[in-house]
Amino acid sequence: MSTLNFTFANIVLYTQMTLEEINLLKEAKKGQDRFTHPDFYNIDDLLYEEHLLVRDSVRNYVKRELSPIIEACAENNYFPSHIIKQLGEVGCFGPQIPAEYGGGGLDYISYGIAMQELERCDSGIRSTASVQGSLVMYPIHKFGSEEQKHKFLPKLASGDMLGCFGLTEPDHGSDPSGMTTHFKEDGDHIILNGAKMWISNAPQADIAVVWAKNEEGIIHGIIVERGMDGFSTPTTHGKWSLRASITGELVFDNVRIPKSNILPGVSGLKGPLTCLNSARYGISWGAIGAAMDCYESARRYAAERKQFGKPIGGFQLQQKKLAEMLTEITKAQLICWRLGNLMNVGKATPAQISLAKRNSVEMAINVAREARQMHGGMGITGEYPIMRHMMNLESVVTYEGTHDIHLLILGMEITGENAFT
Ligand code: TGC
Ligand code: FAD
Repeated sequence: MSTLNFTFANIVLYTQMTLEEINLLKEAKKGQDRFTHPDFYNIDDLLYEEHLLVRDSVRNYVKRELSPIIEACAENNYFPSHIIKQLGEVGCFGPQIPAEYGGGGLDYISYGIAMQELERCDSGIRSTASVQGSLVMYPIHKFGSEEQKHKFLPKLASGDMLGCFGLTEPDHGSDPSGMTTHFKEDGDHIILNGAKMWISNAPQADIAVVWAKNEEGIIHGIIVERGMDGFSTPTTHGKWSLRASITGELVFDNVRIPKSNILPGVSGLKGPLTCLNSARYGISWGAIGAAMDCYESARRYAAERKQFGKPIGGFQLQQKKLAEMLTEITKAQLICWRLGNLMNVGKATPAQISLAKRNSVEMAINVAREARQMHGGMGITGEYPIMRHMMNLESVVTYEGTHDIHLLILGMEITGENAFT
């Protein structure tokens, strides 16, 4: 690590990150991101030109704007909100949403690749984008009125607006059907009460897509807008994971909301779970990005680091680690490519998505752990991305359905028996 890097790390460690400091970091670390992706089975040959264009443009953006600052953001628990507009400009918000509403009009492979490139940088950055695209834009597009679509989607796509998705509650995580957040009718308005917890983007979100029960106990999606009386979004502190992403609560204290903010196209738990299919699919690609970054870092380190008079990559034990990482990454790449094609023709089942999310995230955690060991002591420092990815992936394995919940979804698909309850 150069002295210059230490200097900049110290600046951001004890002070707020200002735009000026961010620009200094970008200048100091310009061109240092040397990432190239592993493609052992020539999967690039299966991709169309538009997929490669998406990949290159997101990758170039990441290298230029994000890689130089991400370690400092995570270290400082700082959400770089200036990137919201940039992510919109580069097309990371809702690439799969039709262009007439401001989305990219692209297919699900393009969406997956964009998430992969973002998570290659950091799971928290991918979180911001996948919540916006799959959990806010997707439900408004799929279940919203024309008025809602025209009012919100273009601004969400461009990054002029940030959204969040409120399903989880303090007492209902894996079992969202038990939610207690509720609303009652009041003329042409509803009155919303309750609270959501662990909500990505919440403290800075302009709108929240919130799932709540009506007086008959039926779940509906409601667009809650910042500034509505009784609506607050306190920040969640003390995270050792996803530190470059912002998480919070949604608190509703008699919030009066026009009925026109209810999503008219769906009722019941299948509403939020349908959105989760899209987001979980994106994560299955995203986690591969984190694994690729760890693998590439370990591969380079093994070539550069010498012990006992030769590069550590020349020892069989280190080769075994690299060979197994590459094998698992390649298997996950093929699963996601196939799943993307099923998504494109509307044939992907929730259980297939569970398999991919579960497999990719576990694979990425294992790759990160092995890569960490290969870096020796250096692996615990912010000089390499490994420890940050490892800590991030501990959230990714939990949110959007825990590892065990996805196993139970698969178990039910295989046996026909419900082991949840
Ligand atoms: P169950 O009785 O099985 O189903 C209720 C209704 O939903 C339908 N359904 C689905 N529909 C679409 N897609 C799916 N994946 C679906 N799964 C179920 C089902 O057919 C039924 O429809 P209907 O018409 O008969 O009413 O529901 P259950 O209460 O037994 O729960 C099933 C279970 C446990 C699998 C589900 O609740 C679940 O997936 N739990 C995990 C919760 C979860 O994933 N939460 C995520 C919160 S959001 C988040 O974490 C964002 S992090 C974002 C980031 O930062 O990147
Ligand atoms: P619990 O449901 O209490 O689970 C605890 C443990 O019990 C887990 O290991 C689980 O697998 C296990 N378990 C539960 N039920 C069973 C069962 N039937 N059989 C066997 N084991 C079981 N939610 C949102 O709505 N929006 C967001 O934007 C969002 N962002 C998040 C961001 C972060 C950083 C994190 C950490 C979470 C986020 N979540 C979000 C919440 C996330 O979806 C939940 O944490 C997750 O669904 C698990 O719920 P829980 O934490 O309440 O755990």
